[in-house]
Amino acid sequence: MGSGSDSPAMRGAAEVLEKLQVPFEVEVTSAHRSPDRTRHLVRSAAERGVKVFIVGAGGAAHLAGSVAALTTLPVLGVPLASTPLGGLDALLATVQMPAGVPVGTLAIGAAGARNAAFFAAAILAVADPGLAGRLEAWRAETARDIEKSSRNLSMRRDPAGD
Ligand code: RP5
Repeated sequence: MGSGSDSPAMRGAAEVLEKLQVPFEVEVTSAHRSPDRTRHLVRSAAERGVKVFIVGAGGAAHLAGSVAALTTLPVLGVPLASTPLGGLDALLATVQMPAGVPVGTLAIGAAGARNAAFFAAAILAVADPGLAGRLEAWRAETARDIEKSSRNLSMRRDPAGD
């Protein structure tokens, strides 16, 4: 992520990866404030076993694009709402990559961070049947939770019409 101030929004990505038992590392680095650190982290990532990047940044949000410029590993970008523009600035900066240097862009903010983790897991699960099974189990649990919410709705109309 581009700043320590991004960590509350990005925390959900770590929670999802933990639950799915996907090992990960977390770093703060900035396209603008620490370009040398960014380059070093990305260039050395493959030898540390990194297979997918999840990049959260707000404002001018060039970090995901900068990472994508330095690697051919998949890069997932999470635009963050850290300026008065509410994340639309970061969304446009993250999504509008030139052809040939893609950033898979998720929703703005915490939901995007969680989905980036699910998406990263889905990419890894193509070659990892155990992880694919854990993703399936998560989906099944989500479906059960929805059914439970439906059963627990207190606003149901009485079928007897009372
Ligand atoms: C971006 O600027 C960061 O990703 C962050 O969302 C935003 C503000 O950073 P701070 O000024 O809080 O460090 O580069």
